Amino acid sequence: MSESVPVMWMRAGTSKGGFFLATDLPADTSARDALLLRLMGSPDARQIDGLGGADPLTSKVAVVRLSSRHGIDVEYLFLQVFVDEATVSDSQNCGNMLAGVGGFAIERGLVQAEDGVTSLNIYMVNTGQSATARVQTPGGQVSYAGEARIDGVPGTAAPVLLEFRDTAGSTCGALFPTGDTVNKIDNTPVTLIDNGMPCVVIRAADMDISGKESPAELEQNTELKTRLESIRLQAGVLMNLGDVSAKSVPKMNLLSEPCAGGEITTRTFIPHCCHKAIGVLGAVSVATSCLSEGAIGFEMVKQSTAEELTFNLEHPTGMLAVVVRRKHGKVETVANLRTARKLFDGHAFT
Ligand code: NQM
Repeated sequence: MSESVPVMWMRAGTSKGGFFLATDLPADTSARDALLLRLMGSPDARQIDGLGGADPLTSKVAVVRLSSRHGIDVEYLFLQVFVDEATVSDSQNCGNMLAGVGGFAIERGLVQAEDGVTSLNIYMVNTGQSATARVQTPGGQVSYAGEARIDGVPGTAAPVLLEFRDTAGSTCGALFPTGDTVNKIDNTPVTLIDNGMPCVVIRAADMDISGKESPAELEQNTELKTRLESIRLQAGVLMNLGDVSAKSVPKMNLLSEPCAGGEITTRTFIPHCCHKAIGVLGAVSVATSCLSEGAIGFEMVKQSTAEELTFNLEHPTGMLAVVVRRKHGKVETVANLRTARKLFDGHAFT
């Protein structure tokens, strides 16, 4: 007889995946990873024998537990289940899946909801940092319906506001892990930055593309992909990430002039597929590059001295806005509006 495990499937931001209580998964990491690969149907490009959606953005897992840390409600571990490799990686965080964590924690009874809006302090295990999520809870129940709209997701849903603090150097130890705002790799100027997500930021023109191509077009550009991977592998070492050949970081971001009213246009490889939008913490890191004197993007963006500003990143399916608060010119806190939707709650079978 096959075994089953309780899981809630959610669309969270522009990603989708399984939300598990840590106590429902094997404590042993290799047993847990084997279970998750089996549930997602990996490795297989189509994930035909599992619940994964044959895309890194829909092959994601959130593991949630109650926290005993001071001032923290719950802990969230993000796991990327690779689609066509038998790999489950905790080497990155995910701001999109984070948007579902609050609702899931309330629904599972880990946190008591207030009448109206419930704020949860969430410890992000992957990076050792915390975020606050504000979840709509009219009458003390999680509400997924609402009028908030995010690009990359059709329709509207209840808003989930995410606030991040102290994201600098989340995984690499410093905002600019090499100590420089620009480095040269393969003769290409790059910014190596980590403000919540390790990212390589490059001018699209320096990679001989316009930066306005569709993800499908970019994915067919094998010369571009080869050049990006060469830069990525060298960047990984320079960013204190070691050998990143089997890791999903750093993310590769290509910048060009805005064309739809935003501050900058982005195309992001995560790291081998081209994102249909842009990741939340990836966007925070790219925005920070664009706001940091000397870094890639700074010269491409109209700069202001405002302490609080909304920075709009154009991506293939619209725009992602991050609200940035600065002190003495340095990015201190960042907020982003997401939505999430419960799709399924039940048991998945191995
Ligand atoms: O950067 C995709 C996503 C992400 C990550 C990725 C994310 C983030 O869109 O915080 O959300 O970069 O692998 O879910």
